[in-house]
Amino acid sequence: MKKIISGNEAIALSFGDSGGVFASGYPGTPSTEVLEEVARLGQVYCEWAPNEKVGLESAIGASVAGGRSLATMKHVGVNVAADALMTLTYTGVNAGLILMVADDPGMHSSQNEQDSRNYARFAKVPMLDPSDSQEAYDFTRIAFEISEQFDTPTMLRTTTRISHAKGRVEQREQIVAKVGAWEKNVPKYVMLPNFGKLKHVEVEARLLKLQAYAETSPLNRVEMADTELGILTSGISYQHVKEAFPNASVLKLGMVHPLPEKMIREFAGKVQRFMVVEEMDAIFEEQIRAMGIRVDIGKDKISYCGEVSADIVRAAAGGAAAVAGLAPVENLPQRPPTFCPGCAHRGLFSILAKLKTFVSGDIGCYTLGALPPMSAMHCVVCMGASISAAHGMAKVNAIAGRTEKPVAVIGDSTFFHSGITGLLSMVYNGGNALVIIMDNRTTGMTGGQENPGSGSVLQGDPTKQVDIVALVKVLGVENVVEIDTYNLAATEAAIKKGLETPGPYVLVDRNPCVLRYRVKQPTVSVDPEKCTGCRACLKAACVALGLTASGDKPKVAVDPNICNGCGVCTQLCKFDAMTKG
Ligand SMILES: Cc1ncc(C[n+]2csc(CCOP(=O)(O)OP(=O)(O)O)c2C)c(N)n1
Repeated sequence: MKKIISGNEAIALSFGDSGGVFASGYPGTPSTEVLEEVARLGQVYCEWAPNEKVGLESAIGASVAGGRSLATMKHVGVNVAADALMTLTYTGVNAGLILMVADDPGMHSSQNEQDSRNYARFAKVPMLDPSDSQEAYDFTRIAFEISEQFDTPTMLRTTTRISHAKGRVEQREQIVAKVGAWEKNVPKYVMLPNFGKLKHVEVEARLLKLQAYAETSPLNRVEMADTELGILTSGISYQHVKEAFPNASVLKLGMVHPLPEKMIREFAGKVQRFMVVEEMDAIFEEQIRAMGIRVDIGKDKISYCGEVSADIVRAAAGGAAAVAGLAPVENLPQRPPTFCPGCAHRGLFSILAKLKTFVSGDIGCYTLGALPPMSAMHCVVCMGASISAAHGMAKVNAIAGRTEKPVAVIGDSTFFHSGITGLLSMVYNGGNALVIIMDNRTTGMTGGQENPGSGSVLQGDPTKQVDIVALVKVLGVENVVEIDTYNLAATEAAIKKGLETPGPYVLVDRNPCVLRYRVKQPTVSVDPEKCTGCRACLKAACVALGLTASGDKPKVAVDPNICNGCGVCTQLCKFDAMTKG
């Protein structure tokens, strides 16, 4: 039966159809839907892990116990899981193991544009790079086969367009899941130096075998046509190449590590102009040049930044200079992201902006507090960094004799992911920062996934709910106070107290995400007689607020279809012109 599904859905479907037994991962666009779809299909056990490292490690355990396993994450998640990956490559697997990673060229929703193909080279593991939903489905099954045949984890890499675009998928025959023996094998699974040394030799030998496999595998194919132009490509770039040059010869790589050297040499020898089309890094081109094969058109004409398109491929083949594929679509109004109407983060950032404190931020919906008009977040690096960075700032402030205490803002999911250890360090090392944990009981930024604080698992079933206040106390923080960021005066007072009190101080807001938990309160109305048009309420940066069209000094109007009745704007109004309910 054929289905029209996204690449992510295809991977999930194939995981179930290919004898998958255990899946774990951490949400991150564009990878999130894989696990959500595995859960929806209900065929195979799956779970959210608190972070990518835990997800991969659990998948390792599942493989050692004899079950085909899958770990899913976005590209930056591999950084978190890399410690496990870099030694997993030595131990190899028992049952097949796939690390599925979704890259985000063009940074549609990511903090950087790193290319995961680097990790396949770094870890010396095979990587498959599907070009459409059907391949996403088929390659998932093949990834398990390669994993078991070569005793290696296999990386299955997608990019945003492959993960999210839909295409036709033909389902293959179902492989019934079987759990194999639970292996006890000390030299294979215990990476003490003496065992590790032997394993490294095996890893290098495995890579040569994988190279030989790449030369004959149907994953890599030559589409010989017009020999004036020959293009080597993979993944989504293949689609752009076919659109730009339907008559060119193409060497399509489905397996992007290791590379089939002989195949590439032969192909390059048959075409007049040899072009390499790859998004982001020059992974293919550098290796091909190192093989002594000429590349006529490559990264000199195709930018390292942003997505490739058919236009970019055409322009590059025509000799035009590289253009970063990051340009916004023309003639569309800009719609910068902002907090949802009713979001509890809005009240917090209204106060932080007013107090003008330095805010060490983190990654989540609250990162939008960095944008105007609040502009109240001053440093954001990676998940979990807010608390540790604030700690470092406080130490240097003390050395410099500065008295200002930094504020760290972090969400619940991010705190569980990698914030806990930062707070532990602050307590242990006698730090001095105010930490505000915005516990909206969901992983909001990626679409409202469950986490250890939401009280339910991936499938929605109830589970133990972690008590963040108790957890913070156990870490050794003496001052832990619950706040309500819908109450601006009380929030301001609590922040001031936290800033004045020396040592680690933690505030926890427990208002739920209004979108995830469908919270709706009576809307706000404006008394036009009292509104002076001063615009103080607009500092709330709420899309429900607008200005009336008429008059020299337009007054504020509330769109009742958008307003969620949080009442933050009513508290910013100095003329009592706004009423809730
Ligand atoms: C290492 C890593 N994994 C995953 C992501 C994707 N991601 C961005 S923000 C976020 C979590 C946000 O949840 P939370 O901290 O609870 O804040 P909220 O968005 O709910 O306010 C995730 C998973 C990422 N940016 N980096």
